[in-house]
Amino acid sequence: MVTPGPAAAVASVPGHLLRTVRAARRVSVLTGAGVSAESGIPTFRGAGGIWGKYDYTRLATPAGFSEDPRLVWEWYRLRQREIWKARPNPAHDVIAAMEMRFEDFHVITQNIDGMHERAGNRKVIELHGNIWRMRCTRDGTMIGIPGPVGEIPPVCQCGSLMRPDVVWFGEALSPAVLEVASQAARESDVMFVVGTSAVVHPAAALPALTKDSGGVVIEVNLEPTDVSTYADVSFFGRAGEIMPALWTLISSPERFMTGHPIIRDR
Ligand code: BV8
Repeated sequence: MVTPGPAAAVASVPGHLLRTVRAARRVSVLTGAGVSAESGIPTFRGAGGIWGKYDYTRLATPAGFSEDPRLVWEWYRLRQREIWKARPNPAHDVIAAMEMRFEDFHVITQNIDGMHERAGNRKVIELHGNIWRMRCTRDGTMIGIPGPVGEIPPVCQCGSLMRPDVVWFGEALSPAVLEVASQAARESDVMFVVGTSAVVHPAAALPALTKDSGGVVIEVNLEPTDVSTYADVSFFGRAGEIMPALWTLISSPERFMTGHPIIRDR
């Protein structure tokens, strides 16, 4: 089902789906770059998905790093500066509120920006690592980065190059992290899929695990994706608007944002 705009879209969600979400015990939210877009952090693809001269398909790879570690660190430091300036947006805030509301809740994020933790989430599964950590390319020593790196490329005490602690294209995700995420997806009564083009695997396959296990999949995106072909409902609009409207409906059932009682299932 495809509907436009926040209030109209959310008001038209089928009653049975609403009851399922309200009664849900185990809920997960799979997020992509689109959830951070409204914090001013550019996405990878789609409208506004620009990083200027930095070609992420080349730079977010082991080959790109070994070829030019300085350029790769220049790009990550630019992203650290963008993220440093950014603040969580209403979509992040709703996802943080969800963690308090649902008994068994996980955010499964493809993002490396740490914005879900800044918004207050604690049960965050970071599929692709975190831009605020770096590790030694020789012995894996991990260091937390309190802010945008200074000198680039940073060097470990052992003298070897440090690299961002993120998963590049062509690198395997941590099997343990992927198993926890897959388990959460399989066990979810409801999975919200927010702001992802669902192009990058294996993350893109997670919503289908929820669906195949009998769970409900609810998508929020600016435009249709592969998930739209099997989601129980897709809301097309900005996550920063749709998520608060959805949350108002889910968390305060008697009144909807327009003040009218919600439309009961016929
Ligand atoms: C692996 C960290 C194997 C780095 C990232 C199966 C099929 C096809 C390809 C593959 C496959 N299996 C593996 C592959 C290859 C590859 C892949 O998926 N390629 C794709 C591009 C075809 N996958 C991998 O390489 C993965 N590794 O599988 O390894 C292996 C096994 C053993 C041994 C060795 C190897 C690793 C993938 C991880 C890559 N790293 N990030 C960094 O960030 O610098 S992925 C990167 O893309 C980001 O994490 C980003 O989050 C992620 C996914 O993109 P999205 O989040 O969806 O962002 P995008 O810009 O694409 O879309 C934004 C969406 O938001 C859009 O839909 C837009 O409409 C929407 N939007 C925008 N604004 C808003 C909005 N929605 C709502 N409101 C808004 N305001």
